[in-house]
Amino acid sequence: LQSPAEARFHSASASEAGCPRVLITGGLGQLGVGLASLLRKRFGKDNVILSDVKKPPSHVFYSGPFVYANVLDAQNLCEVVVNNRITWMLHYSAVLSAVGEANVPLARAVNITGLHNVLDVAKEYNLRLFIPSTIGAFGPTSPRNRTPDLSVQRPRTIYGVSKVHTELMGEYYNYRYGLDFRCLRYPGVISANSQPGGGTTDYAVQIFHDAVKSGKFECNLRPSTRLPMMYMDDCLRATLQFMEAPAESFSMRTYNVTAMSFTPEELAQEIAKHVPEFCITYRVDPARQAIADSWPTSLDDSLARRDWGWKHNFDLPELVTTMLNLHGCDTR
Ligand code: AKB
Repeated sequence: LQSPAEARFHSASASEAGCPRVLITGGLGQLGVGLASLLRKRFGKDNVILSDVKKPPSHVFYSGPFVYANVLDAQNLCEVVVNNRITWMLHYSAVLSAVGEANVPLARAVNITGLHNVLDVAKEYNLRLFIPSTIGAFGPTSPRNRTPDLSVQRPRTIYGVSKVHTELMGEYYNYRYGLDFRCLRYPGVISANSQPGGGTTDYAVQIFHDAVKSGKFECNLRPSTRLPMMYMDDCLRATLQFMEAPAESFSMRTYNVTAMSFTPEELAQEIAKHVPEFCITYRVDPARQAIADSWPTSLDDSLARRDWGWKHNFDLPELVTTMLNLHGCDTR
């Protein structure tokens, strides 16, 4: 067992030996805890600090360092970065698409003012900065099928507008100040142990909980709504791989990444192969449907595959088997 002084010494050596000291903001959302666990396996438990403005459940608190960090408070952010000798920041605080439309001032504050604070702190302390973008950064005038990295981006949600702003500001700080800004446009991410909060693609997570619990699911999108998706493990692996890739391999700073595209109907059919009594019904939420209808049906991520070797592991059948197994449902 290490004493606190030894632990501090070892993490100092790790950082001096080239191991990053990582801060994850918005760490209690859908991806933060899983990301911290992956990065801790790679860089050591004490080198990865999870943060949020919420109080963590005890299993999260005791699984590694956790601090309070509010991205709307620039001074608090500086203190966290300096006191913990942070070298990489992964900025996950964000208000997602559906909730953002219900509370535009909150989304504007967290997604835009928070972003400005994060960019300034990252510039000041010379951090490597990762911020996820999204398929929501595209809009109804973007090409919808195999949407390329560079195309028209005129989103119709505050979430999308703030993410286009993120991409442009990050790229500008990279060009103007040499900030090591890295950004991936995530599709809908499907996770077993954590819930998304307020997105349009959330149905693709909830459907598994309900299939296992009750054998039925009421979907808030139309059966034919095709959206790009990715299993959580692929998403986190893509993020770590991209963060570790040499900047010289990049032809740009914001890349599409994806794994598959499916509709609610196709997902339900795949689930029914394992849960034969499974039944899906539809009660469309017009606000979410309008958002989904303005987003790509599939992404072209060939440049991520070419430049830094991105490759997904999970297609629809593997996703469904894995999710049902993790929910304790025997799959045939
Ligand atoms: C959302 O649905 O808002 C998010 C996303 C695709 O960025 N999951």
